[in-house]
Amino acid sequence: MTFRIISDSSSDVRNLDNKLYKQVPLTIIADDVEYKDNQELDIKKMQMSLSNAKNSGTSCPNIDEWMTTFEGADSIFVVTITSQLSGSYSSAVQAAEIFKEKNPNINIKVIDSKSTGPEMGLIIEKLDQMIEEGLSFQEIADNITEYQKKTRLLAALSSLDNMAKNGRVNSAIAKCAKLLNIKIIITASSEGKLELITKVRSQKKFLNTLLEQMNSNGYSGGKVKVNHVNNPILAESIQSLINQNYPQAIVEITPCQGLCSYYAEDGGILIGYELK
Ligand code: X90
Repeated sequence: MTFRIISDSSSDVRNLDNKLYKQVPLTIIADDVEYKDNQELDIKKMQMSLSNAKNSGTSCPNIDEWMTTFEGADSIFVVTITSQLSGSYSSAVQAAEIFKEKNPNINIKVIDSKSTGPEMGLIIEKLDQMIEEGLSFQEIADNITEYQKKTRLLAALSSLDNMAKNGRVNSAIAKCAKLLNIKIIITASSEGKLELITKVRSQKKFLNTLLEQMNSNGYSGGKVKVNHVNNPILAESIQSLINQNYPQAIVEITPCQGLCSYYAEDGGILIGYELK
């Protein structure tokens, strides 16, 4: 069996240690310039051009872009950003149907992460681990559905302008974040929609609120991925707070790629974590 794991670029997973993984870029558009969210993207340059742009937006991979990554594998897992906020899942599903019609013997499963960024990263790493362990396609497909019930996303953002501008969040929620120094804490609901948890002002209270939120959802020392937009210092504070409380917890820090950098905006933090 030739396994492959594929995701769109909202996963922030640039590569895995092995060659099983491929990524399909989303696109960020600043006025009439298109930035493909691939490994070559210069995120700083994109952010500069976005800050001067009158209009900006994003688009998801099309069917052909997904299809080109399927070639050469017979057991394929595709992981996409939440279908509630993007057409990525739908175009991957259509690509999979066409590919399967032409290649009836392949196994392909398209997974709606109902989330993005670090929670997708956890799903991808779990798939990778199960492939390494030698599980069958069907076992992996069943187990990953169970695993998804035990992962969560938290995000702490200072601005939701780009989400509001693109109709991805209602304007009442976006306005909360406008006030100076306020961070809003949001999560992905079980259906994969953006859900406001709370707003916080002080940095100290903010960190504790994040940990309290994780604990109240049932966090007890599982793997954590902290993805940030130009904010390694905050990411490290979150890492040490988690490790003070759960010394054995593996907490990995990763800079966001283009798509999450655009929507989470400068300074934004996304936390994906495993429940036990
Ligand atoms: O298809 C497209 O053009 C992509 C649209 C993506 C829109 C949402 C991106 C969210 C990025 C922001 C904070 C996390 C919110 C999570 C809610 C599920 C990250």
